[in-house]
Amino acid sequence: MKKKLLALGVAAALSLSLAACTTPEEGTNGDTLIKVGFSQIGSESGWRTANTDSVKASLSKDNGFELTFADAMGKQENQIKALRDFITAGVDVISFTPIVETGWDQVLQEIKDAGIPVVLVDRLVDTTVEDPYVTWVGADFRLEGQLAGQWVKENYPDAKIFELQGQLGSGAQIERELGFHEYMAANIIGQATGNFNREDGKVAMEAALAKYPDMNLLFAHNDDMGLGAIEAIKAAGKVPGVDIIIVTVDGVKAGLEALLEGEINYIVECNPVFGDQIADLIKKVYADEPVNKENIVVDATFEHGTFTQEELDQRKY
Ligand code: GZL
Repeated sequence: MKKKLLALGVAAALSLSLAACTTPEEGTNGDTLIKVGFSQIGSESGWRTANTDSVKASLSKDNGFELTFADAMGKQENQIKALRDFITAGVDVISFTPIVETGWDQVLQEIKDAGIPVVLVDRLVDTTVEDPYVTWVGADFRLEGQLAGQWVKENYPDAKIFELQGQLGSGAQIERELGFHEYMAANIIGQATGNFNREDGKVAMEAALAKYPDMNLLFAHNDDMGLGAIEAIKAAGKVPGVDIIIVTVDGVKAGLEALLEGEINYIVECNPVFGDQIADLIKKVYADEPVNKENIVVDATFEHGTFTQEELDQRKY
């Protein structure tokens, strides 16, 4: 009983301290800081790390923000808890990247009932809640899949393709798969998820190499899984980029280094460095200024043999 009372006391103190931090704080220029609660997925890939760096650099005190940043460590339940903590803390704006598209109805309704605007980042939600966010900024994942599919169609139309899918149920996995399959569905001999991380990509590829010995092209939904697959391909005594053509998405530094080496043949970029766009949208939402519902982050494509070291040296991530 004593333990329970102590726990209740701690919880009460914690909620008071959270409630207490709603008093406005001033920035270096004397303006009231915008209190933002940001829930990030985790650190599953080089892309996510670069995105987190960009978000933190842009949502800084010098830039007019009081940022509460919550790392969900890859678990949706941690994101939902963080979103509820933001409501309790009385933040001005909530921003988050939904790890998967579904499972947000209740907490999005709670946020709406609390009258806190949402700026959605990177991935999208599939929810019954009407008008759940004011604005979204991210990449066109369907286009990314289409660009990858187009390149494979043009260069390897008869390929026997294995597909390493990202986190199942995430907008990036769903849409990249749909886009790629518009061109190459008939050539897919197998699929497995690598959860957007290098180790799971390696493990999934080890199994795929044993199961599909005639595989000659890999489409990986991100560089990190592609890099894990390269380890498995080499361990199997095959040459990545030659015996098995590799196409990925993201364009992080390690991926582009593998492209320069010829171990990855084609990369569709998905630029993670858009913290400045997130900051601009939050300021406009806070000031009740009009914003577009969707804000697309522009991507590029990179091919082995044309991309150069000088181009890599000039990139931000
Ligand atoms: C895409 C992003 C994806 C990246 C992966 O915008 O959600 O999640 O492609 C990351 O590298 O893990």
